[in-house]
Amino acid sequence: MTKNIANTEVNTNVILPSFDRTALTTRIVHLGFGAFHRAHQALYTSEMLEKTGSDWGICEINLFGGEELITQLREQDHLYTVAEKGAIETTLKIVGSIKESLHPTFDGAEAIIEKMAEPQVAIVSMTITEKGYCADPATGMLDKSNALVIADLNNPTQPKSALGYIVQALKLRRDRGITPFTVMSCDNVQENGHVAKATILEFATLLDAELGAWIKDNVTFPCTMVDRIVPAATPETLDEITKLIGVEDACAIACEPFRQWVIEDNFVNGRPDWDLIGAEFVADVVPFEEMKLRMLNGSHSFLAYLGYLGGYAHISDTMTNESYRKAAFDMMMKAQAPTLNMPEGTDLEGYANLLINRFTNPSLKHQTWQIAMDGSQKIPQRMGASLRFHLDAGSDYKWLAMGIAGWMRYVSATDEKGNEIDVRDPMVEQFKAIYQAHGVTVSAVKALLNIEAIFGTDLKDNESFVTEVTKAYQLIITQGARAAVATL
Ligand code: NAI
Ligand code: CS2
Repeated sequence: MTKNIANTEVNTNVILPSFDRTALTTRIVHLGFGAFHRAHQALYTSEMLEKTGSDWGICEINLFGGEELITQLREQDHLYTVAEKGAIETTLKIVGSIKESLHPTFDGAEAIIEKMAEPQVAIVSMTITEKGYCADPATGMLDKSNALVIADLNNPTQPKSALGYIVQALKLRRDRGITPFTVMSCDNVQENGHVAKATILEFATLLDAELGAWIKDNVTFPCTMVDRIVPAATPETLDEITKLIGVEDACAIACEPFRQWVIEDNFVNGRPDWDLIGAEFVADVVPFEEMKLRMLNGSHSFLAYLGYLGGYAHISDTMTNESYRKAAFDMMMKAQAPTLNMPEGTDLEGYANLLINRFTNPSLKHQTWQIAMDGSQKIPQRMGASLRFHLDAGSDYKWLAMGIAGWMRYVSATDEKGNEIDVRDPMVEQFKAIYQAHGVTVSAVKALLNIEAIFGTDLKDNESFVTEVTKAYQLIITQGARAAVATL
């Protein structure tokens, strides 16, 4: 057995779990053992266990890729390190909340469905990225033309999508007379619980109307607002963590010190006391989700596209340019904050200042390229609703127009020096076809605006918006992203 954190002593600067891990049972099945979950829900759960000594263990599942990570996790007795990196100090914590793990490649779909159907499982949670919901990004409803949806409707006992797994497991629970589980989305999707509910119900109903009705009456889908900046792990971060803890840890992950979790208190089969370690259970999460998605994620996407084009590899690099910094703050305060409807006493300016500080953290190498991924799924919820708000109100939205124009220029797949951009997006083929027909010219703007899944049916005909976004695009292609941002 290789030396790892399960069988070798780590340095004394590391905070270790001291609760009895053998008492854990799988009560949460999590879909999406990616970077974020490791540094957020799994850590919250570990710290909750430290306080309560309860039995809420997690079974980790990756439905797409991540085989190596699951193999490694098993070799490490499901233990790994989270490095919380501030501008100056790093705190190292070992997460102990994971009981077991499964992967369809090694274990098969049936084992996963059976695990989710076990009577003690009370929650199925998800960090499966925006595209994992198989929803139309503009409407949040099931995209029936999605290849995974089509495959799973044809072969429901061997599902591929998260929706297919959840529906099949709920069917078994219903047939066996077992209480259902709560479905808890932890993705950056506006009204994530409502989108999960809409897509799952529609999928289930297409399969079997009675099952759809049973899920509707018996399952809950709380919305959650999740926040912590967790860049993908790199060989450099892993090396750095190895040096700090004194042992190799292939599942280690670095993140910022800040974290936040606001959860709608609507669980059908019990829940852990995550509030004991700082999570907030509230009746309505939607205002918090909107605040975070528009102010944090909206400006993140703005910085990702215009930052990448301007030659900045990381978000913290964009913050060294005064015009990007100012544009990000104005995007938050002038374009996004006015669209929000927050509980009394919410300090949005304080929030914006905190976000700028978080983006500036030089220890966090958060790549603009990473955030730029899957823009077709992100743009509608990060910028679409705010844009429509300003179009209705007749107020200024130039930051949103510039952000969208930056995205349009980015998906041309060629940067300002003529180098290829590795554009990752479920709609990449559509972007390719548009740019093959139009080249990097303003005529590409109209063609991109015609994509209804991103812009709906209204925006392409809105004269003010078309003019504003075309103007921003023209500026970017003639003067470059840095100069374009400076005009804001
Ligand atoms: P990651 O790339 O490390 O992991 C992605 C995970 O999604 C993997 O476990 C993969 O198996 C799964 N996945 C991918 N496509 C899927 C599909 N079609 N169906 C089911 N599962 C699928 O990404 P990371 O950083 O873990 O982020 C995942 C999501 O978490 C984000 O998309 C976002 O919604 C949310 N999030 C991420 C934050 C971050 O800073 N990384 C912070 C807040 C939320
Ligand atoms: C980012 C988010 O990758 C992205 O699109 O905007 O993952 C962001 O880091 C988180 O939402 C922060 O909580």
